[in-house]
Amino acid sequence: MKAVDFVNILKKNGIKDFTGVPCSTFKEVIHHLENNENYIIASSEGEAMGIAGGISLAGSIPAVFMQNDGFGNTVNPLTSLTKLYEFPTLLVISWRGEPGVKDAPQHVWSGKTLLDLMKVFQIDYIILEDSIGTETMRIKELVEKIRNKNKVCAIICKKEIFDKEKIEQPQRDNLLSRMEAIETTLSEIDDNIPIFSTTGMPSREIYQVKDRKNNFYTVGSMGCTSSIAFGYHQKTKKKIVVFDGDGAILLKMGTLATLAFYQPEGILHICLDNESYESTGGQSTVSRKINLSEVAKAAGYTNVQLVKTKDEIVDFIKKWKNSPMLSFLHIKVKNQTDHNIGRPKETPAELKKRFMETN
Ligand SMILES: Cc1ncc(C[n+]2csc(CCOP(=O)(O)OP(=O)(O)O)c2C)c(N)n1
Repeated sequence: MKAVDFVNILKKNGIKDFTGVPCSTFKEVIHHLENNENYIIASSEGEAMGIAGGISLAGSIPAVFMQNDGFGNTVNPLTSLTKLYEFPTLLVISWRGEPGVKDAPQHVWSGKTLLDLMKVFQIDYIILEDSIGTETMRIKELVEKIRNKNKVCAIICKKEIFDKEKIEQPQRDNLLSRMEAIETTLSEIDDNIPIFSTTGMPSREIYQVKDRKNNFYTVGSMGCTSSIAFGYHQKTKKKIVVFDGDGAILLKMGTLATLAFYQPEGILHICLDNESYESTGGQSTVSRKINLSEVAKAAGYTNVQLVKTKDEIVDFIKKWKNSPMLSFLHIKVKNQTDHNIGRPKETPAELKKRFMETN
């Protein structure tokens, strides 16, 4: 199915306001929405439900895009806002980890529970699986149900449903690629320091550059990496390096305040900021205009720096090693990645086991 055809069907049925957090399944659709329609970049799926509630309150029916891994983030507003106030809302949910379809391990649980969750939350849905000609009528009927009964309903999108298109994302003119920033950082970090890395391409690149048994790759649970590191630090008091993404930090920005409140001595929190959700197709995050190091500073991180070069990275890390206070190293990087690099060969449970045996 062509992305533009799908968007046009939604518009024909009166859905003209879009928000959400991306999944690579609808990379082409979101690219089209960002460039041609009223698409609001939300920082988390729960927040997107709030935005959608406001749009409904103003008399329109919004569509909220999310990966099924992100559906869990909607559950509180879904039950105590959208359903409670009977806001007519369309959810567009990707189906990663669909049983029988090859996918990354972090999607297995959300994939096998998705349809049960729809049942539990009483969300009527259709599964998009055919050409636009066949699906047009089903989409029309679903939107009529949303409109006439003030319901929340979902369109579930199978992994390969949308035709691939060559997408040119606007380049972020930074000096370093994320890979170069990672290589430079890793060359300065002693081998005995545990590393925690965020969801998506950053973990895959770290695995490729320097896999170590004391690397904890957060392959799923986007936004949780610094919390995992903090919890681990509470028990071990070790020096720790966290590699985060701008999208992941924005998804759970309260974490910055929690860490700043407790000031864990020894955590270096690195933000690899490419101003985009690069792992899912390079859609913009709001960090294009929001300075995350200023946010960290305002939250209470004591040692904060925005850097763009290898020398600045090396200098900052050398100083942190001598004086390892809670620190935030904000590295601006390009939004260009080789998406063909591999994923960890070990299962997440194996990665956990070897981490625990090493540390
Ligand atoms: C809760 C949740 N929402 C969405 C996703 C899909 N997803 C995986 S990686 C990613 C992008 C992460 O962006 P960022 O942290 O900036 O890292 P980048 O990919 O740009 O390096 C997204 C949206 C997810 N895994 N979990």
